[in-house]
Amino acid sequence: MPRVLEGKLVDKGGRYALVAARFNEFIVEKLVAGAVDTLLRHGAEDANIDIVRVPGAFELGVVCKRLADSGDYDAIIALGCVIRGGTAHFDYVAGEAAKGLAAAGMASGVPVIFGVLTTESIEQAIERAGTKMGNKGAEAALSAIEMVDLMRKLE
Ligand code: INI
Repeated sequence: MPRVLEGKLVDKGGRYALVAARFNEFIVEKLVAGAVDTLLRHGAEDANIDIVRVPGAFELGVVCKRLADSGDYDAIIALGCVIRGGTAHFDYVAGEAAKGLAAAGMASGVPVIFGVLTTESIEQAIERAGTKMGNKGAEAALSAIEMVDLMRKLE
């Protein structure tokens, strides 16, 4: 039998930072609520969850990097929403957010989870913020829990 190393979806004292963009707040707050609910229902404690707000998705990377480097968190969950229909510079904002978050995770060694919706329309964003296509924040929280457990196993 091969040895399989994988994370479980059960929190054991993980410390989480949620970094949420204010832009498209109507959507992003649903992602925050979904993420917090999922963390709590998988065993995380309120006291181990911090929420940090930034202006927009473009600013997520630098703040996630700062939090990851602090040593205070086992995973960082970045939450935002970039809508093409309403954004002439969609590609720049969404692209730089993705690059910044990937760089923050790679440089710090702390899992930085990409919970940013990138959609064509506000309708698609609503569908992914707690209606018929699930909740991207809840999905991101599950990824964070899994990664925290996996990183411990890889130590
Ligand atoms: N930020 C977002 O998070 N989503 C968007 O759709 C968006 N639009 O439409 O432009 C957006 N812009 C702001 C950007 O993230 C920065 O906060 C701003 O450019 C200041 O650096």
